[in-house]
Amino acid sequence: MNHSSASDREEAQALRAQLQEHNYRYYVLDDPSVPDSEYDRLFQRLLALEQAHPDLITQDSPTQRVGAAPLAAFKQVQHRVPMLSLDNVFNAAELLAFEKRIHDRLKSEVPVDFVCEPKLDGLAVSLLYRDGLFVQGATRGDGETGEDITQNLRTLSTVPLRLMGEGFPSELEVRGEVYMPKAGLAELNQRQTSAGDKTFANPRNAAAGSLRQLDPRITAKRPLELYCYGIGHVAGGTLPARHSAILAALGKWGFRVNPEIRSAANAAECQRYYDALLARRDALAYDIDGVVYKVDELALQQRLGFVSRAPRWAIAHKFPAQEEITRLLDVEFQVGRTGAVTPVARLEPVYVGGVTVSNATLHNMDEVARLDIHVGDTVVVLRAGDVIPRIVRVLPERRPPYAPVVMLPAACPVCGSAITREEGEAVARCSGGLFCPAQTKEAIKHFSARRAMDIDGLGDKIVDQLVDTGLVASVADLYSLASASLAALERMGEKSADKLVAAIAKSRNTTFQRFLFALGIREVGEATAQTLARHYETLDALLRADEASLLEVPDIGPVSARNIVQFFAQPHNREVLDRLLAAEIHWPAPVKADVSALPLSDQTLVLTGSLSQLSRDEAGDHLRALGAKVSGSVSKNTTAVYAGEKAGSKLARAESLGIPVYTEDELMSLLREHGRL
Ligand code: JCF
Repeated sequence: MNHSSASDREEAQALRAQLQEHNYRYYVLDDPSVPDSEYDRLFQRLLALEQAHPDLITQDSPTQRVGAAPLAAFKQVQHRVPMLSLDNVFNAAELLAFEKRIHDRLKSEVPVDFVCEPKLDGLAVSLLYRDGLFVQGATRGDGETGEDITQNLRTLSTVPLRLMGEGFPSELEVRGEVYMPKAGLAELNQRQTSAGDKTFANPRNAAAGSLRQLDPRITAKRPLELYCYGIGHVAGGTLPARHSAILAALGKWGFRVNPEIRSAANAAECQRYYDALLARRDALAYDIDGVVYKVDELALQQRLGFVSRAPRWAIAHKFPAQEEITRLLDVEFQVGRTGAVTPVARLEPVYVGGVTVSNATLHNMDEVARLDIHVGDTVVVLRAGDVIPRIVRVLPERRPPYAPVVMLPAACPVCGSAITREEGEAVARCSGGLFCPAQTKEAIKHFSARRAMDIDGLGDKIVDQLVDTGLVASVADLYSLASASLAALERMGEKSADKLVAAIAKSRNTTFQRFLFALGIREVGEATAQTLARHYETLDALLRADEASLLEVPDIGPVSARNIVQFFAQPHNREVLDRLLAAEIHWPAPVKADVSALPLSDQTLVLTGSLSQLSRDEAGDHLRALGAKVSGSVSKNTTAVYAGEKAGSKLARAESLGIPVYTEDELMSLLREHGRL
């Protein structure tokens, strides 16, 4: 080893300070001033200096986050100030009672204001700083004694190794919640599955499992983050007199404090905060199970004190649970438009995520096998946001004796045709094709849908009757329906029959794109239909296309290409097609426009949430007219998402993928800018 000079020492010192500043801007302020490459360069330079001169290594060096040797066991840590938990309230009345208890106990007319924050679903930790240096990190444990997880906490980029700024007490214990963001948990679980390891049921378990690792190198690979929410032991200095001011000071010293934190003057304002955050729950990057209210003034906190383990000056206001336990009553098999046979769980009704749920999809037989689900099992149902409820796991210890396993039926429950499942495919299918009334019904529902042929008034119940009575056997039959035969159906008067016939007639005037989408070719969604319509321009040209030529069309993959060719090769489909054209379904001739010259031709956009100034369909039509592809789901290929009110999972997904999200107003300006409004 080569001894370091004074200038080496100064350089190392300067590098550490720069890296700390960049780290702070990146993780705490969320506002990096340099690209990652610059950070990496500084980091590599410091690493090289320290390798050449190990005497330059300091405890707070950013190179020293990982590197401690695995432990044999965690040491115990006595909390000098107990780590409290929180009591809960579940509704507005209980919240008002909380506020009243505070006023009664304080016996004063002074106003009491609160600080509101999201309640993270993670693990509470304590971080001890001595003269600004991180010296000990611990779990909450039972509130009195926790475990020493210093080496693991050091690996989190959001845990400052040294405090910034000035004015901090010489001994400062900061408390906060370590959590795993939704995207990180999903990714981790995917990795766990690929490696054949067990997945984590929720972010809390994932955070706890990741922090309680004896080998910090494992913790270092887990996407954990920290938000600080309070303090514990303090000596050798003073802190502000209000909780809100303490949080602000923590932010200045380099801690991450949740930017959603707000002040509230009373319980009514707390309730408004709760309502607003609940509406945005799914759009947040992390799971929360409620909000926390704290009395802002520390002097009042002190006077209020605590009961057993929980402070009287704080409360958790819980959101409706998104996971509940119920019983699987039966599994039924539904047949879709393409014959896909989907197992559906019939559940004992349970209130979860704000609604009563009695059905949940089981997706396919692989999912049934993965869950190892039996009829009669006690199951955990998840309903997050507006997504379809699903079963996340079963509780095998509660399985009743002789609970039957779930088996794929050999024959279609609707038409009796054989059910087949191709090698390597997760999906089982009814082989009955359009002989199967279930497939016929679904095909007609798809054909008449708003985004397809847009036949107003042709609801599901009517389609079921049309097929069951034999009036309609294929979509082509719709165009020869007489008002008189419709009027004979249940709950269908003469007037509505006339209206429906008119709506069917009106649908004949359509677009090539809508017509292609309406046919219900497997894997041909709206975006693909649009691509095909633009590329081939006429139905004749598309009918002449073979797989090779389809594969040359941008965005058409081998699976869609094969499905398209197979669809048009079937005599039955050709017959329906001919009859539809004979019924005078028509669309405007292609305008000879160079699509690539359209202003949005290179964009794939997603619309979500509810718009106030026009419908999502109208907005989609405008965007398509400008050359954009409008897709129903967010993927890494999405250029941007336009989100209206109450946007849910698509918004969250866009945020987790780092895809730009714009407002309705920005959408309106875009359309105005291009002369669509
Ligand atoms: O986010 C949390 N889970 C959370 C837990 C936030 C807080 O402000 C807390 C907490 C537990 C105890 N405050 C206390 C006093």
